Amino acid sequence: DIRPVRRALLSVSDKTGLIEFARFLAKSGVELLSTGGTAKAMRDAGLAVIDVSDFTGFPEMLDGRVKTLHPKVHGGLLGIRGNAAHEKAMQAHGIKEIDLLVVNLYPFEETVAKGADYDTCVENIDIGGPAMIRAASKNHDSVTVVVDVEDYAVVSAEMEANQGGTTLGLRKRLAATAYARTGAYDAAISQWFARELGDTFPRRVVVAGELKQSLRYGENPHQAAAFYTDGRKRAGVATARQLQGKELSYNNLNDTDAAFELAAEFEQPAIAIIKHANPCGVSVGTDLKSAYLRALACDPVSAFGGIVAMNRRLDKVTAEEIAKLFTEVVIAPEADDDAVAVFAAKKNLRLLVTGGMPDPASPGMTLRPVAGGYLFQTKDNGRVMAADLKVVTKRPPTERELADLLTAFRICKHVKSNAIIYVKDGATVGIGAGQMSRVDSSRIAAWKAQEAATAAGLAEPQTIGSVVASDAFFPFADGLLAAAAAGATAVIQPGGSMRDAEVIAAADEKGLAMVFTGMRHFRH
Ligand code: 93A
Repeated sequence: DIRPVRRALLSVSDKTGLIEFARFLAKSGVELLSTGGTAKAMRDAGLAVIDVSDFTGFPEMLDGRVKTLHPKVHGGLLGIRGNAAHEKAMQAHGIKEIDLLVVNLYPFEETVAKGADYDTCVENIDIGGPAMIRAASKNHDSVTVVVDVEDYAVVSAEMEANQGGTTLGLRKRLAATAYARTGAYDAAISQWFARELGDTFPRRVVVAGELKQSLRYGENPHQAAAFYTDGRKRAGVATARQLQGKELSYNNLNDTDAAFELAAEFEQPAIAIIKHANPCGVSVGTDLKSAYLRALACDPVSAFGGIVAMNRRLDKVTAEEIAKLFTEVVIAPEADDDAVAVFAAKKNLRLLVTGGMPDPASPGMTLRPVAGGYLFQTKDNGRVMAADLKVVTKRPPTERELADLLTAFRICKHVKSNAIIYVKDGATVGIGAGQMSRVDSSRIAAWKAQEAATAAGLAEPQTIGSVVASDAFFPFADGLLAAAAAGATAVIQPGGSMRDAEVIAAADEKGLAMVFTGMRHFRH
């Protein structure tokens, strides 16, 4: 199943590695065919090249829209070797075999990403390239197809090992990659049209991804898993560089994502500590170290083996504090060299730097599989600002309460529902997450605050004099009364319950200040 490579067609927009690979092919006795810019680049490097237009006897035309769309190209790629009828037809029409196709496509995705105008985007829809890729891949029994620069090395290695030929195994693998590439390319074009049309949920969708990392297992050891990137290069886990530590696991990646997205919500220095995709402590502060210490104090027991994310360059003093506790992952936009050095002795701790922070207000989509399909939704990029709040109680919040209310509500967005968050002076002091009853979340948050106070030898829980946020409205007054009993003095919640009046009356009776956001932050 080894097929010799005697003639190759190279037509690439991204010319990275082209000359080196073409030199290897020429040295291996391969005849080189090529299109306009690619041929010129190879000729400039001193290589002998046959223009496709000479090969077909037909000029490149229509501004290059028709270059390789010719039976001599497609016949050469599609004809079955060793098939008498095919060989006879090819001979009759002067069609020569093309054994290797090297194509990378017009940079449609990059052109769109740059914000190019409509006509420029359209002109960057490659037709001849995908047509050749699909033809060559169909004929993988005879033809080798390369669509990624990184595969030049694999093909060279195989040709060297097999007297200038490739194995069927490799040709199949390359064909699978090639069809994924043309599929992703068409997906990008379709998505662009949908955006142009303002069609958020078109009739058909395709999701494309590229393998970033094979994972040892999934959420549990009996599940297989891998990490794919979507090619959008948004700062976060997908762009992260791992500076040290063990291999990342599926759960690490999921939790690290949750942590980093939460840290990105804040303008001031902020720390988020995550366990099982929920925060067990979050704090903003004047500097990272104090924010870390206050985030940790919220629930130091759960923070053991957690993920720590921040929205500022990691410095040495903060790294020293983090290093005192067993931590699975630390993620930061950047890190000082002396901060990195602090972790050097902690061989298992994974340190990630992303090169930037994501914009929590940016638009996007989330995707969740359900039996037989996928649920798509626009991402929760809602951010409640002071101006959005409606004071519903007799007493308005004080300035200090207001700042904490906004912080608490931003955190809510990142906590599994039902979420109840107590915040005091910019730090969480009690978190109730993932309960089926809102009152239970309230109670758990207060109970955890009491546990933390006892462990720290404090006379009373930090919920006394705190504010409380609820990700959705209180359906009854009981959840609010539980918060008042825990010592909260102000409340932030979406409002909109049939019993709002009852809840407001209960707040007034307890002397609480309460604001409505008009926005809910469920998260499941
Ligand atoms: O405009 S096309 O859709 N028509 C074609 O016939 C064609 N053949 C190859 N684009 C076509 N290509 C693409 O040209 C290749 O996919 C490649 O991306 C590019 C290489 O052009 P050049 O060699 O002129 O730089």
